[in-house]
Amino acid sequence: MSLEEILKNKLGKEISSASDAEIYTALLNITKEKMEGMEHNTGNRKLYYISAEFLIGKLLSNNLINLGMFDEVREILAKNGHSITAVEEVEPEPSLGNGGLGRLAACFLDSIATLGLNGDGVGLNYHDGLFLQKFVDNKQYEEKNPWITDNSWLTRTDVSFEVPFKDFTLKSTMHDIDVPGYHQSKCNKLHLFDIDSVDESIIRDGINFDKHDIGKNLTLFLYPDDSDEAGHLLRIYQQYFMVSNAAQLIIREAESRGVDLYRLHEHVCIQINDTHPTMVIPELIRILTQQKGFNMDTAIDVVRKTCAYTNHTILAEALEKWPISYLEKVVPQLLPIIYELDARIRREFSDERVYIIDNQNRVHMAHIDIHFGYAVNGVAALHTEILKNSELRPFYDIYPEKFNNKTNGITFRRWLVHCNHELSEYLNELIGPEYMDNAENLEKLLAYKDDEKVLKKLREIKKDAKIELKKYLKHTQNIDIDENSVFDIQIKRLHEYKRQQMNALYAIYKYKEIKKGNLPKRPITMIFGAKAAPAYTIAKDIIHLILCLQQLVENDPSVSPYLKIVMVENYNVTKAEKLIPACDISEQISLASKEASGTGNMKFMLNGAVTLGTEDGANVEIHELVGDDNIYIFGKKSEDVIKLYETGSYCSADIYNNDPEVEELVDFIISKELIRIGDPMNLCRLYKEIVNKDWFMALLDVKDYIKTKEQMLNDYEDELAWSKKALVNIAKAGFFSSDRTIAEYNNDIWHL
Ligand code: GPK
Repeated sequence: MSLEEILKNKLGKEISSASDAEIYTALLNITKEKMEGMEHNTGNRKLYYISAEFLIGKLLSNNLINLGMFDEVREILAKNGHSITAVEEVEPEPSLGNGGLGRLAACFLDSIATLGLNGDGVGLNYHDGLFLQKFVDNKQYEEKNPWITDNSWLTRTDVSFEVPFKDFTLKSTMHDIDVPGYHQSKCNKLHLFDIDSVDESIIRDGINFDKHDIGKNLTLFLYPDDSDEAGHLLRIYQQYFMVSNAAQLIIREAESRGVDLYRLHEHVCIQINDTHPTMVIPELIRILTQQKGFNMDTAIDVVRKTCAYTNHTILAEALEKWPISYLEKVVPQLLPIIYELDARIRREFSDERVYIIDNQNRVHMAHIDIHFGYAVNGVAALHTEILKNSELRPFYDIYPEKFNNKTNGITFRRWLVHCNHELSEYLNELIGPEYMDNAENLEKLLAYKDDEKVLKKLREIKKDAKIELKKYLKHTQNIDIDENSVFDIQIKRLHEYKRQQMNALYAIYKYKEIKKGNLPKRPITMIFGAKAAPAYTIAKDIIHLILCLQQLVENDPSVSPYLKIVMVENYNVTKAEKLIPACDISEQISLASKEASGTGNMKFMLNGAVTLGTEDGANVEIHELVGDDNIYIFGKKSEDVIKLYETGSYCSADIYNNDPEVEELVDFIISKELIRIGDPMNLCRLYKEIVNKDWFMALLDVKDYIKTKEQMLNDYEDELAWSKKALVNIAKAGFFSSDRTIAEYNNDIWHL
């Protein structure tokens, strides 16, 4: 039967008379049935990638692409008066992650399946993804973000485990999502654990709920607000629930494969994605010693040879340290194991910086991973060097052989083929489709770097993507943007270290210049997209500032023809897919040393944007690949920044007081123009924060930043020269395919 007939049968009516929602459901079911019929990847060793977040985004188009059905479906729909884009809109986005870490896990699943490796993801089935962001009075409000409907990608399995907590036991249910590789006949799975008693009705006004009733709230939300003790305890409940299920699943699957548990490490490896799944180590040791007859030495030895850890940050506040008193309230059964692990470390090493339990009775989760795993990796070359030389130095001195780098990557199926179909088609035409199987083939594009026809075509494709974004923003937020302006985009979580506040200071600079009559050669569209953690006050103040600036510029007819500021509401994966193809200037302006890698930087590059960035994270590697002519680097280097922190010698007030240009920009935050629009409390708090603290040194780099951005805007006017930069960026992006990253994990760590 042809695909068209299958679709018609599923619908029970003509495709032309079906609604987009009916077509979505029919396609979902056809795709699911196809994947259910596919075999799982096999192999003597199996990987379990445990992660608290899998920011998978919408799945329909990606599954269709990987199954080789996308083009046909698109044609069938078009023939019957439907557009695939309209059908995609029906799908709710599963926002099961906060940002880069969760999206990385999703790209990795795609590449693991594409390389035909035997590996599954293990996580939690949050009923509500990361909150929906709403703007009211130029401020962020949070609402719940449910995504599970009657017809979803989840399949309930009959796998179930008992998970013991201090005061009760919960029975889990495992829900699976199929993970097809690109043009592969076999599939992998994402296993998401849940309990049946979760009760969505306990959520009231916004995203508040009773944090104490674990039976009702355990998997209700991704990362609940953790600013109070009840929030921390819920997080520990979630983490233990995730890893206890994972450990039981791993042992059950190994036993059913006939694996001798004393050789578990020969048949299984576990990747611990950040410290959130760390309790899998003591949990496995507990199960092996208490249920499988292992002695402690052997259990530790087997687990140590099975687990590997990825670090995603050097920000101290993000490295989890759980007070023993919390663990006692939730998972007392793990404490004897954790004490034993700590005692062993204390017997072996005198340096207290490597102890598991510190003198304030807190358990350092990363220390468990490093001592009791066999590999530790950072996520970009610079990040791994900083881990070895400063943040984790005492551990590197003990175990140099465990440390390795795995520079992050992105799946080209979603971040090129799906989100920028026109560009990927043109690449196919120019250099053939081989780059889809081996991304390094993108370099063939370099042969065209002086070909005017190609350079013009790339500019046209960019313009088309800008027009698409213009339509999308009109339709979703009723905002008008000019496709002939230069699109300057910063989209990522709101955090002071990512320095959206510095970009806002640029907006103030440009506003003032225009007011003085120094008009830009071409209008500039500054686009932001960012969610702030609900309890992160300063991050919310920065959103407030940007929204106030947006309103100020919009309502000033002497400025609005030249400058437009747009804060995209509810930035998520779906919106990223619309924004990235349309970008000219990719803002990657974190304080050097603070962004472990970044992956948005890679997505923009692949889609022909030019980076404006600091020497941080993977920007360093982008710089090396494209060369000085095809990237704009500014700001202090990581060594200098690390020294400033060590000596405590950075003082933003000194810069503010001694540099009138900087002072003028910062003062504008509390100017009468802005105070009239915004909330004085938020604006004054932010002003004081920048003048007196500025933890992430925006004032240190702001002038160099402005100067470099001005240079960039100037260079943009040489259309061919700019297009050539775009071409080199696309051509050199092959290194950042997550297929390359996963091949490296497999060669160096997993050995599947
Ligand atoms: C790092 F520690 C964390 C975290 O809790 N969440 C998160 O998204 C990000 N990250 C880094 O900030 C990025 O630099 C990095 O590219 C990404 O993880 C994936 O490694």
